[in-house]
Amino acid sequence: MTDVWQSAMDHAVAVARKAGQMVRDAVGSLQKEAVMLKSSSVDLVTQTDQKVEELIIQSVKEKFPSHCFIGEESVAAGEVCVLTDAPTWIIDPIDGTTNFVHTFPFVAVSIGFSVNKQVEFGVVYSCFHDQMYTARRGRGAFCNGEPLQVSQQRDIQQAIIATEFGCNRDPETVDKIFSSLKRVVTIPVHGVRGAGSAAINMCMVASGCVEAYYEIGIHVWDVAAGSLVVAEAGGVLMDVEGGPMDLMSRRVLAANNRSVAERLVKEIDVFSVRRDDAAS
Ligand code: LIP
Repeated sequence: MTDVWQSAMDHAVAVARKAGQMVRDAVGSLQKEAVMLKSSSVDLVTQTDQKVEELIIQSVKEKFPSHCFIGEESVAAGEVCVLTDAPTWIIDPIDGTTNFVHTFPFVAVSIGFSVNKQVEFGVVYSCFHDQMYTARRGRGAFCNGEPLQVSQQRDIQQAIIATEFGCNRDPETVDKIFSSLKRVVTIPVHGVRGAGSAAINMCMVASGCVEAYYEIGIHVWDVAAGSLVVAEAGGVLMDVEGGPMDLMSRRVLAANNRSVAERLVKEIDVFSVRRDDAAS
């Protein structure tokens, strides 16, 4: 891999830190913050999401004018969501917007960078914990500079599994989510958790305190950066039905190893979602 991407990664870390400060500062004026809705009444967005994305995109454009972007709020505003071979910044300005609105302190700025549709680096900044997760393809994963390693556990009955309810409240979808949850809980596993941020859930897998995380309904900006953090910490990424993970499919299974991942695949009750690139 050419080292040209190192300066892009350095920039991502710097701008994620700046963005995280902006998120922390915004907590003081949350009462004044207008909370708007996107795909459903529980899919929230705030002006801070939009401002933070603008900050990141503007600063990247100044330094890397030829690069492309997929940003959560830009897509919500009508930009196309298409992953090409071009160098592309995949941005979630606030992963865990509901947490942010409620000051539940699991909120991350997530920046992935892909070339030829492959993630070259990932940066996840957990703003309220001041934890900077970084990974560069082939060069390991780190939290505040310390190397990360997934859990060595192979027995799913000794595992903690992370998942989320997502923001689709259609009764059939909710039934499927609960059906999977019941099957996973009754394996039985040690516990089920959810941070409310896909990126942080993935960093928990990379850190070794959670064995696996799965979700259907996430978007490419939720998982692009975190997927590389997991892979570089020694973990595996899969589709929820097995097979390779597809970044645009809105399905993710990240685990510490194949045996945990493959066991989990058997318990996930799959439902259909519209791909991120469906309209393009
Ligand atoms: C959220 C995810 C969360 C998931 C939600 C949503 P947002 O991202 O990180 O884990 O359950 O569906 O996608 O909207 O806060 O950036």
